[in-house]
Amino acid sequence: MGLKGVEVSRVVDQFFSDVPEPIAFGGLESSDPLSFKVYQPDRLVLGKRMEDHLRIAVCLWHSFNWPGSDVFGTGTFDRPWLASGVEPMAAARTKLDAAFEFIAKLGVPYFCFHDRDVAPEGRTFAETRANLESVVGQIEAHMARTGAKLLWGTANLFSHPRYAAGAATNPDPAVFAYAAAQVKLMLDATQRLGGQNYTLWGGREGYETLLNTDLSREEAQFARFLTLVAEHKHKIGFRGTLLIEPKPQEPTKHQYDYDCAAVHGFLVRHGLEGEYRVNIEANHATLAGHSFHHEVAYAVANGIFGSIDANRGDYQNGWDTDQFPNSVDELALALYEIVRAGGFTTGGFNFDAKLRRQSLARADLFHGHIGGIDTLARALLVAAGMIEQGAIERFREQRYAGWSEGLGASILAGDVSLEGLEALVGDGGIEPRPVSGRQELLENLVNQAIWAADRPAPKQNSGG
Ligand code: XUL
Ligand code: CO
Repeated sequence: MGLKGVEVSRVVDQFFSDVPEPIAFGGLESSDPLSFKVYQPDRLVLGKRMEDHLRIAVCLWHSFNWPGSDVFGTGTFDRPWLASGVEPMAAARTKLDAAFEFIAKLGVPYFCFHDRDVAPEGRTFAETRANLESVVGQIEAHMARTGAKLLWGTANLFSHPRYAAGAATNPDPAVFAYAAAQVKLMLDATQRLGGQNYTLWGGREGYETLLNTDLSREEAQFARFLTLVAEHKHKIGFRGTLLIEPKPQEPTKHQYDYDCAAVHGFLVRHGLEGEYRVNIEANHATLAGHSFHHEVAYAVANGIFGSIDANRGDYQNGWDTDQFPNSVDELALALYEIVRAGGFTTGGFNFDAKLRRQSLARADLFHGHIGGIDTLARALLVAAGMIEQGAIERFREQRYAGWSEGLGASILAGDVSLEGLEALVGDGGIEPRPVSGRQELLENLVNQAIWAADRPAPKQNSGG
């Protein structure tokens, strides 16, 4: 039998009572697992506070709205508000109490949520809208009390059976309309909460089989949908960034937002490149056969870099395991691309990461986040070291120096034809010689920066 609402509220007065204090910086020597080893919000890195570089967010879905189930078994986690029989709006309240207790104790600035993470679907659309509005009022109060801010909001257009064949790309226009109505409500809610971004992840925007799918129609529908969302953003004066989150597959066999390049091509084809940026998830990049830092570099190079969903996959399998990130080596390369491009504007690192099913203790949610945050902080120090040292940047610049003057500049300016180039080469004036790409040397420089980041923080900046 499920708990009644009243009993649940009592349980969650201090849901994380085994973590009595906010998580503090303990440093590398600390033996307290509930302390940060590297992350110091106020520590200056390249003249900017660590907290402002990383802009960390907790996600409300994996951490508070998922019971620890998998395809072979039911939930294992201790999440009383997800128990059967709990009155849905009481469950929503107690879930938010626990989530904001967690965010405040972790001491990070942001959170992210889907409409369905916080507000139950009602029997009618009107009831669903009323549920969302009431819960948004509670979120507002939690934000005012704790100082937590909304990094981004999003609508869940993938869980309900109505979206089985897609939301915007559904063969039925009624489903398109329903999805549009849901996004309209959630974009309004995101604006009301001062959200910095609004994200669209097209989990069901794709196909299971081409035998029943009209690719060109679905692309046109998707473009119309994203245009409507951008128009509404301007209509209500939402100042945040619209983000598309690429993923190649899962749940559908093929998703249209396969990777950053596919999203960019789509935006350009439909005149939407000024309206949307990307929210890059590390495990989605690896699912698409890319490194995470490739996706970051691609987005930066094409002016669509927005935000990050931090997590990692497992090299031994090919799905979205969404584990907490723990590799400084890998993250340092992504941080290097982000920081050298000037860092986040409205984006940040959202922990779209979930505990393993056996991580049953309430404190495990802290351990996952603390480890992930420390890994990001350490990767930031490594990236800053690489930038300060400058050798990698200088090598890259020097490798392309020929394109800034003489022959290279005139080719790029369109001053010389194919015939002209043949004449230049034929006259014997051009004799290219292969030069070393120096990959091993550059990799050694990265490792040097990783090892050098062991140095303790300078005394004057060690607050936080
Ligand atoms: C799914 C995923 C989503 C989006 C938001 O793989 O990453 O949680 O981040 O809908
Ligand atoms: Co994600």
